[in-house]
Amino acid sequence: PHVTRREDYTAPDWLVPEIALDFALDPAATRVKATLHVQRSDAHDRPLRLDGAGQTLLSVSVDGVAVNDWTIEGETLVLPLTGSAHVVETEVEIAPERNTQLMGLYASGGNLCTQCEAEGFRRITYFPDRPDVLSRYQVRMTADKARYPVLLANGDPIAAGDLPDGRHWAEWRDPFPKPCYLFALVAGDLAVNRGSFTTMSGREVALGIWVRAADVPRTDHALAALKAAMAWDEQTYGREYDLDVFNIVAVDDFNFGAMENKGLNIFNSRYILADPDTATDYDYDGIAAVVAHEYFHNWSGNRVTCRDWFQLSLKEGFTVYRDQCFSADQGSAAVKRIEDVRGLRAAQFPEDAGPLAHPIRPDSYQEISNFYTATIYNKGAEIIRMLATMLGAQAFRAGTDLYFDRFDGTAATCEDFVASLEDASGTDLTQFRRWYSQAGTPRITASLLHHKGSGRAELVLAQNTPPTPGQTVKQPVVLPLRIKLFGADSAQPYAPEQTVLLTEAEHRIVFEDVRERPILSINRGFSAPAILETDRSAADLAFLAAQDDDPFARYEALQQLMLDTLVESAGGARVDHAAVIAAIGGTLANPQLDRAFVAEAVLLPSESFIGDQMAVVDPEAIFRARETLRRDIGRALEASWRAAYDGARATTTGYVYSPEAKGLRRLKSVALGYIAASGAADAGALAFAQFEAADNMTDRQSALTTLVAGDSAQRTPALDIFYNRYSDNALVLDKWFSVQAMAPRDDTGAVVAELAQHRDFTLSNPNRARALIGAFGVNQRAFNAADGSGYRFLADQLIALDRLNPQTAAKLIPPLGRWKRFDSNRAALMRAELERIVAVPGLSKDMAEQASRSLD
Ligand code: BAL
Ligand code: ZN
Repeated sequence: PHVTRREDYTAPDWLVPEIALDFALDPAATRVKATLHVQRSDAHDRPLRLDGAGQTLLSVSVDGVAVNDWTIEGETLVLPLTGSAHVVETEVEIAPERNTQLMGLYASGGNLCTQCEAEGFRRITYFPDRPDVLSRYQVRMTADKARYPVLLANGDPIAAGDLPDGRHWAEWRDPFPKPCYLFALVAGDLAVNRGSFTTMSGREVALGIWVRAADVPRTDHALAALKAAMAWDEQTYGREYDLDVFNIVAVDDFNFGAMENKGLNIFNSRYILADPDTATDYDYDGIAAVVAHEYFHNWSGNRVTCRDWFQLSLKEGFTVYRDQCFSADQGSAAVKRIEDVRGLRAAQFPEDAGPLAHPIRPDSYQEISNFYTATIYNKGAEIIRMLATMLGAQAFRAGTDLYFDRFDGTAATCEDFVASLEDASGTDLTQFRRWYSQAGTPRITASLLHHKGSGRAELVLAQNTPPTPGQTVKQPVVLPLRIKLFGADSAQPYAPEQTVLLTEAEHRIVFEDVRERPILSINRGFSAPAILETDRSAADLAFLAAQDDDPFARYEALQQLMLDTLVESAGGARVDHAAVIAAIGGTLANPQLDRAFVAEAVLLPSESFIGDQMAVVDPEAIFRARETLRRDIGRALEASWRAAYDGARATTTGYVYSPEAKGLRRLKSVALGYIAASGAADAGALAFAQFEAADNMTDRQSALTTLVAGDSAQRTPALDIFYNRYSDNALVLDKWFSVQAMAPRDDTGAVVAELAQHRDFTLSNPNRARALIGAFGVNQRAFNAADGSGYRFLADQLIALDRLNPQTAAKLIPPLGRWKRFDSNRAALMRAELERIVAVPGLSKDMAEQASRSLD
């Protein structure tokens, strides 16, 4: 297989400062004429090489004259050129309706749209498909007016008109040079929710969210989020929007969550459409975050783009960090941080510990689509967050200002970003750069020794990063650890919080005049993306869970207490649940705490996270340990759960989307779950009453989740009612599939296999595929059934999906790659499925790379 290596980068031989595209749009046969103004980049005699994929080439001309001295190498069009600048024209034909990969120009819900990142533009026309070739685009589209009344492209509309044959045309021009991965067009029967935003310099920007007419009422939240994001980027980063128009289009079939095409974002409809009846609070939050994320890319990604795809985290890590901070500012920052860390631990830590581990700036790839990972995105964001912590807000902002100034209009590297921060702040980031090249999650051990007599306390810190594939030797990295000590008796802090930079393999810090026994609060706010091992006792963790003034540290202490209990009990020990129950009871009873925080804090760690702590994952034992603890917490605190439930219910009449109302709904759903876990006889009735009375999807879905987990008489009726009520709403039906695929039940594997045959199940829609197959893959117990049926099911589905949509298929492989973490029987069964996948004739490059790496 062809491997692309970062060290092989060379600047482009030919530049394309201008391009004009002319699309004769038709779902079966679209003609694309491309006019490229090409310039030789320096004194070389190499031909022009244009990437292509899957199109039919109709003609080539140079400077207005048809030529035939071109060749096709693989799928690359190679054209000998003699001068330093030429005009190259090509015409190709493509078939959007047969494009199931959803890369390039494709059909979705009767409309036509594009997705070009990373290498989809080559499926539209011949072009140097690499992010460091920046061009000004002019786009003309012609299409049937009745079928495609709306024609959109990047930039600003410049002209439009009707043709006599029922067709019409439109021209758009984008004045900002951009790489081809940011190209977009949409042709469709769409209605618009319009808004406007006045920028900080007083320019009026016309905003539009384009969806099918019936969905327009579901776009207000996205529009409000867009305006909030535009204002936030001005206030927080001094970044102003630069075009007169900003359009967003929602489509149902989409590989990513959304795409930041210049001036014309294209979204997966799940990140646009929301109303209280169909979207949960979680969906609302996700919409605001993704709308903001794509908008923020206008600067971190579009104005300053990536030199090559190895630099992907330059735009993605930074932009995720930016959207995380935006969301934190919109609601509860503490809860947002908890959610982000939970996501990191669920997806990125396992990736970093498994066969697909890679640094945030990888060294090589076969298929770049495989590198849109939790590591590039979420660990990438943590790296930027550490820089912000170390530099402080002011110096960090000076650094980002310098970065945007220096590299505006160019294709930059991760190194350019770090150097800008270094130059603006005067901080030496030499060692910090290791984060860009080293894979794996560092493990930190921390132990605190105290000599009461001398009043000295010593904190001993050590770090170690375990080997990852292809990287056996690891260097110490820079770990900014926010630390505070509390007196065990007075509960008073010994001194203000400090940030310790752990840079060596070992580090000791001495504290003088510590009279009381100190309790260590460390990695507050999750200031470093590491795994922490401390020698803190259950009593000390309970103390921090009750007393710490950093909400994340407080959450973390309670989680650690639960985790220690669960790991011990999954390992076969008889464990007393009293300490966990008391800590949860105390948290629940504390009126000072935000309800949203309480709801997060009292949730048990996930089965997979418990598994991540064990030498060999025992999915059955983990499940039993967790269910037993859940039952005991439910029983021991039943009165408190009922009080919390009733209290939250009483204060949430009429749906409002606000941080307070969200917190109450969240607590209500967590309480309902514990009431059901207690085995209370009325749990089914209680959940069903909530299910029926709900005026919003958050309450309805949480009741359904509780019902589906149990065996009450209301279980099947609720599933049927839900299905019938929402059978015309694809996004809600996705929930119906997911809730069943994630159910903690003995029959989940069989149910999922049956659901794969359901008339509403299809592999051609990525959301639906992920809703069933993706959700099942993270159901640790069901997926890892000892007979291997879960593995076989996933492999069957992935083989089928790969024929349609390799990119989406390859993203679903990681659960099979965790074989080293399981017993030898399961490991052998998983490997056999991976080998079966690898042996499939005609397997995509995407799957071939991921499946074979997963076997190593
Ligand atoms: N650039 C791909 C989608 C996103 O990260 O915004
Ligand atoms: Zn992004």
